Formats: sequence, C-alpha cells, structure tokens
Amino acid sequence: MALHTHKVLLTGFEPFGGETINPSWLAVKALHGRKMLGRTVVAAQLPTVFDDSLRVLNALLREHQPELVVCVGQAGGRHAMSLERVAINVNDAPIADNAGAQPIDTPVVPRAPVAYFTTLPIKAMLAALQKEGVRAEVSQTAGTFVCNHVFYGLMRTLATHQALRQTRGGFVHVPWLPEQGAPHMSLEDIVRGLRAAVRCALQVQTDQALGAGATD
Ligand code: PCA
Repeated sequence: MALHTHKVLLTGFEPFGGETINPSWLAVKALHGRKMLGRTVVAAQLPTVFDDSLRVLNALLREHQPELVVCVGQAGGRHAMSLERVAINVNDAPIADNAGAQPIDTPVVPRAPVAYFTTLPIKAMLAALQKEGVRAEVSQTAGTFVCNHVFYGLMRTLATHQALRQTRGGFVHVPWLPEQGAPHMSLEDIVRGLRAAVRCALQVQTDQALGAGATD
C-alpha cells in the first residue's frame, strides 16, 4: 500500500496565447512550501502544451504521491474562481498550444470514459471561498483546451492507478489579473481563495457528507 506523504500538489500553467504571465502559476507558486493542516504544499508549473502537460503531471504524481491534487489554470473572461465539476474526454483547441499543436475533436485518452467528475468537495469549497469574501462559482465546463486536457488526464490517472487510489483531485480556473484585462481578480484574492479551497478539501471528504444543495 502506498504511504501517505502528507503532501498537497498544486499545479499552475506557463503563460500561453501570447501573454507574458499566467495567474495560475503565480498563485500556486506563492503557496509552495507552505504548511496547511499538517500537509506540505508542493507547487509545480505545467507546460501549456497538450502532450507535455500530462507527461509532467504524471511524473509529479509518481514522485510525490500526494494526498490531494488541485490543478489550476487561467480562464480569461471569467469573473470568479471556477470550481470545475467535470472533465471531458475531448481536445478541441480554439488556439494553438505553446508547441504549435491545435488538436480538433481528438480524445484525451482513447477508449476511456466520456467524462470524470472531480473528487473535490466543490460545494463545500464554494461555501469556504464565499466565507473568505472571494468571488467563486461551480463551473460545469473546463473548456476543451489544455486545462480540460490536464483535468481529464489527472482524473484518469487517479481512477486507474492503485498507488493513487486514495488521492483526491480536481481543477480550479482563476480569472485574469488586473494587468491582463477585465474581468479580473487580485493575486492576493486568488491566493487566499486557493488556500481556503485546499484547507476545505483537506477537511471535507465529499459533498455528500455535507448534504450540500444546488447552487442555482
Ligand atoms: N488556461 C488554459 C490552458 C492553460 C491555462 O492557464 C485553459 O483554460 O485551457
């Protein structure tokens, strides 16, 4: 049986689409090495590249055997931190990734299920973020670009690897920073929101346990 390492893995992405910063990486980097409820946060950057992103993520999962994984990405145009509910088995890139690839209607993993749900307690996390005064929402789509690709690959790996069977994981999209355009959120709020989200996920196993209701 795998040992529990008491680690939380947070990932952010490198800038993409011609931008020079990505708030997802800046935010998780700010939490690297922090202790949360007795666990140590490990932050890592993923390439915004379809192929390489999952290679890097899977290597991090093997190395750290984390108890909890939250992958974070930028979603320009969203006004709130988006707690993603579902990853779908499709790549349909609206723009080229950082290696110039633009897959259209290909599976993330061939002959694998259509979708996976997050195993994070997103309703409890929503309440935790709102209590912190950070704008948040449950989102029903992580898109069809590299973020959904990573989210699907994460959930597929967690679902199929015996050594990771106790690891829970999911995906959070964050808005632009003020210097990138509107709508935006401050880095301070994004970091505070992620911290509250992780602490909540460490304390609450599932939303079923909470009996949480619908959000809309
Ligand atoms: N956001 C992109 C990929 C990398 C990132 O930060 C997305 O939403 O797919």
